Amino acid sequence: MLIHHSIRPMSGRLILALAAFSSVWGGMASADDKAVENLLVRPAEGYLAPRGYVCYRAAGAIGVDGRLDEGAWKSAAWSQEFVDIEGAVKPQPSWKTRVKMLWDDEYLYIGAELEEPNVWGTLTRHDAVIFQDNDFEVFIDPDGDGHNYGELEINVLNTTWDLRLPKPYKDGGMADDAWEIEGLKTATFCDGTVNDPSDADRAWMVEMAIPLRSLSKLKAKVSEQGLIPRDGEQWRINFSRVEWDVENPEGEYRKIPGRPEHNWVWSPQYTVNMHRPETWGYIEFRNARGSVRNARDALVRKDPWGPIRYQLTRIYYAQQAHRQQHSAYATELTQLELTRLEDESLVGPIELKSTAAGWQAVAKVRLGDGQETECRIDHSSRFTIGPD
Ligand SMILES: [Ca+2]
Ligand SMILES: [Ca+2]
Ligand SMILES: [Ca+2]
Ligand SMILES: [Ca+2]
Repeated sequence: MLIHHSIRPMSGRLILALAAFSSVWGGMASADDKAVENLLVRPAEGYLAPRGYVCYRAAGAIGVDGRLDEGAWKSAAWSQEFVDIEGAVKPQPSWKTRVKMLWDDEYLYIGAELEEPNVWGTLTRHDAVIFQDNDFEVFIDPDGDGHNYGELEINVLNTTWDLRLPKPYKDGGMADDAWEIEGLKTATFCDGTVNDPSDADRAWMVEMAIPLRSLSKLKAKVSEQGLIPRDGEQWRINFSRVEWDVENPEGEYRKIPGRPEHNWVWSPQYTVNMHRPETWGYIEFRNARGSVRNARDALVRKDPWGPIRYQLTRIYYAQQAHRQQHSAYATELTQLELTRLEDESLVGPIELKSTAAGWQAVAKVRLGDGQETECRIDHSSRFTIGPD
């Protein structure tokens, strides 16, 4: 069974969690599927720009109580509805999910609405594996290099799991559960009844205030003004909702045995794995205060690095496949047999260089402003812009 939670984890705790679910999780097939999946670039058909959201300054105070009824929230636009994690090849989710974002000098605010006729939750211990319940998840990579990113999961009981990944699991990253988002405020609200199957609920809501200073560890370079984003600054972010099929034979919810979870996300990952930060969406911070009029029409700036990063990412996955097949990375790009390894921004061919730790692929790029800049990806999927 191919489920992203069998792909992403490998902290000791997660292995225990998987063992506990072994009847559900399908044995060896998932390990094989995982190994193969880790060798494939996504999306397979070529670069597709991830989703984006323009995040305005909050026009007024936000009280974190799980209700998005403040004036500031009312003036913020809803995101597009979530889709299946694999994108349009899969059916639309059964229940709608959408988010809003706002910010001020102290916090990034996230509000979410999860339609749900059966609201339930069991976990109450902080840093437990929250996706064993239905949950809402935030993934955030402020500098967009695909390493050193944060994850925050929450269930309807307002139980949270915050963790930091120094690099993705597929690159040998180990989850740092001890990482705590200091000063984090979260609340949930149920429009219905929790753990009571006798009625049909409408939705549950999540409201979060994430202190910007708490994210400093996720940014290699902190600007002069600290972590306060510049006007127009973009971070990589994605949201995921894990949904289990449940039954209630004795008046209590329980997961239907043998059913994998659904994974519904904001920006599609094109594979059942959230731990591919290159396909996460964009949040673009704007200094203007939000108003419904501008928020509804706002478009994020196109990431000029998106298409070339995709080409470098193809090299990364082809290198993983080459190592799998030949027990070594390729030393020449031609060995990878990649066709159409090109982009209009490229100045000359992409270079593959061996390094002490592995390899890196370097692209010299000329963007709209006429300046030439290098960008690179390495064997651990880290993407950086500028000289090495
Ligand atoms: Ca509120
Ligand atoms: Ca990062
Ligand atoms: Ca933690
Ligand atoms: Ca209920």
